[in-house]
Amino acid sequence: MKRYIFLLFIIPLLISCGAGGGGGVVSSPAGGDNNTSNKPNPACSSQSSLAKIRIKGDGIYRVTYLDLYNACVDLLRVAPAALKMTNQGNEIAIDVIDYNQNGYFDDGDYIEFYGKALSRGDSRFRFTETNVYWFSAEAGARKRIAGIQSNPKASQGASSFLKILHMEEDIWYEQKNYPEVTSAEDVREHWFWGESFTGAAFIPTDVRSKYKDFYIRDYDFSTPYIDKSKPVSFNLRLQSITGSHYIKIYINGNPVGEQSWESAGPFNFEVPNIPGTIFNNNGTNKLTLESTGTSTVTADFFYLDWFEIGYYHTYYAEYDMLEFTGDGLIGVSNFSTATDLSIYEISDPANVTKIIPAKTEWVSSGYKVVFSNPGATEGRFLALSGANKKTPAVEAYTLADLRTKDATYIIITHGDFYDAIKSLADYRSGQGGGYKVLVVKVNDIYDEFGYGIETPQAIKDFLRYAHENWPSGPQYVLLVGDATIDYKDISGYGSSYGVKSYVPAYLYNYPGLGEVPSDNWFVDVSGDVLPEMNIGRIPAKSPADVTAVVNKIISHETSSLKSNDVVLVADYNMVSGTLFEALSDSIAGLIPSPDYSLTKLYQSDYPNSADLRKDILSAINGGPLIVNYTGHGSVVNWTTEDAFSSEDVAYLTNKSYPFVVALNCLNGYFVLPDDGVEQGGVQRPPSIGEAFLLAPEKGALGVLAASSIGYPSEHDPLAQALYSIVFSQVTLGEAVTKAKEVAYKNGEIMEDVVETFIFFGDPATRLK
Ligand SMILES: [Ca+2]
Ligand SMILES: [Ca+2]
Ligand SMILES: [Ca+2]
Ligand SMILES: [Ca+2]
Repeated sequence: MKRYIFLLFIIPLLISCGAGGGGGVVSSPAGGDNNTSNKPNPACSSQSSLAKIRIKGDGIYRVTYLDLYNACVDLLRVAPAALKMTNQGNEIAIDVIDYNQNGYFDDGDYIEFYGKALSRGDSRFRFTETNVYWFSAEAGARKRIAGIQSNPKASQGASSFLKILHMEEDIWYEQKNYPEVTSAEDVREHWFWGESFTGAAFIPTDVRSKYKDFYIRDYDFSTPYIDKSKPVSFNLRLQSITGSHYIKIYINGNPVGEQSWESAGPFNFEVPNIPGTIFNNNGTNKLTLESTGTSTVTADFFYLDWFEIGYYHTYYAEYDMLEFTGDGLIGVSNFSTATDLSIYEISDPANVTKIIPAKTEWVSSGYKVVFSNPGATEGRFLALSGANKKTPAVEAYTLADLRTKDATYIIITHGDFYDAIKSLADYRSGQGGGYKVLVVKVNDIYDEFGYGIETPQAIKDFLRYAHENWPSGPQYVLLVGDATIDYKDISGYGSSYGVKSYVPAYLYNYPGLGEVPSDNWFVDVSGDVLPEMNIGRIPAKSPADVTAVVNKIISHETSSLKSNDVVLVADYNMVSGTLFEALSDSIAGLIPSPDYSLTKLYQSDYPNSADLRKDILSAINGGPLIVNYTGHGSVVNWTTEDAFSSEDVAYLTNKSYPFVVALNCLNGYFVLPDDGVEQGGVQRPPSIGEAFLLAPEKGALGVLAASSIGYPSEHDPLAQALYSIVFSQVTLGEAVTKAKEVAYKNGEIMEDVVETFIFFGDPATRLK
């Protein structure tokens, strides 16, 4: 039952680069130098002596000279002793095999190392599992994997070892933080193993059989070479949404435990001492989780996060590989090779050692390798055949050297949009009193401020560095690329539809709602909530998106036409009454007259929403300077009766482009995982903020909208501050920053409003 559904109301790089850095790096060939690959690779337009190696799973990795040569990494005539590998800024031990023993690294030679992907315990796992290893040549004492001879007289170890099998699939996104927390930093698990369970008791008996999937589900797992003589333990991690719960679990049809609970937090259901005899040592086992529930009237919902099985595994290799723990003399059977077999002690991943076995012998159906634990305490080992060594992705890398740069305007773009955004960079630097513009690829930021690991934090760390150290003092930051809550593309919408985190979003915990994006977070480098730089985002999914926005901005700023119309749209319903009109009227009072003209489009004047929609379209088609909306809304619409939506932007024909201000809920929630995705012939629209900004040759020049929910009592002071400054020849970025600052310092808005109002567009845009 894999379903990809989402609930949305549903450092520096501590490696010094390069060969040639001093004595000991380059060696002279002892033998001949006739191989093609011992010359610079003619297929490469440029070469680097630094390689970036990406690791997606744990294991022993092999990188050959040829892999590096083909990736345009130039390590020609480097002494094997100079080769260096780092991870997260620390050097790790590697094996360098000078296969032809000629004293330099060349054709036929290779390196091996133990690589580890980011694990679930790592806070960056949310964003990526890919770990990055950096390979270079540098003189000095380099770390190598030591070989340790086994002691054949060590005392005999146990016949099986405890293995913890962790089973977890992150396939269901839950926006809320459960249990609800008030701290923005207190982030909980948001990815669960499928949709929530319901108690069977809560489902009426006559339809219960039809909804079996809501309360009873099976999960397969394997326990190969299990030691059935020993007990098995079980741990199930559940997360209550609401209600009290009663569950029963079965292994291969055998009832093994039942439990009731009602805590709001994550709940661990532990079952010790399950007889090993009910598990299979071949094929799969089946865990059945049944939610019987306790009440016919109380809603009862919870998620399964993961489960773990602790069982004893005998020392038998699976497909010529086994990771295990042990002490004393250990014998691992079931290998198909005696010669091409390696054993590593991996307790310390940065300093693994290689074990030289006491003996290898043929036992019944395979080879058995016998060795001793070299450590004083139990060791962790990986035994594997050569065929099980992995080949990683290798690329040549040249540092962008971001710390040495300087700019007043930083554009952070995904590599796909680097060329498309150049016209804006050129335009801004060519302006009178021009900006000092630097276009930075987001990957270069990860490499220099995150050891290559792709996180929002690396972007913030870069901006902090630039703010604190660059001589000119950056004032503007433009993020170029859309983002999604689905950082790892679990949905597959990234690969199939291009909906991915080009420039990732930081997700802020909005109490009561859960995760919503905040771009403000990137530019609050001092930690007081308020932004130190003016930030904007072009949430592009293609170079065409970028070009469309840039063309509108340049057209607006260079056109001789000047618009002075301000359009105010306000919602009305029985409950809110004239609240939104009152807010709109107070904004009207801040529009300098008689220089600007006002058009009020208020729902209460329209018995029919379709007529309001028609007038909104025609007012925007008139090319106003500003369009302001106050009222209810969701991600994709305006007004209680949905008078205007993201899809309506397609019907606009305006040729001069307004600044759109949406003082409602969610219009700036730009991280929908399926925005633009076609399902059942219908394309899911993006947020209104994105729709307005990205529409080519129509729509908006910039949009200010909230990614969370909000109230007129907060929107009012923000609007007062914004409209007091926006007509005074400032940039839109300055106006937004100033509005947040004034309203926040006056104590009229709280942190969440500052964090979740998002400016879409170029923050250096000026209204005219
Ligand atoms: Ca060699
Ligand atoms: Ca999970
Ligand atoms: Ca700050
Ligand atoms: Ca989006």
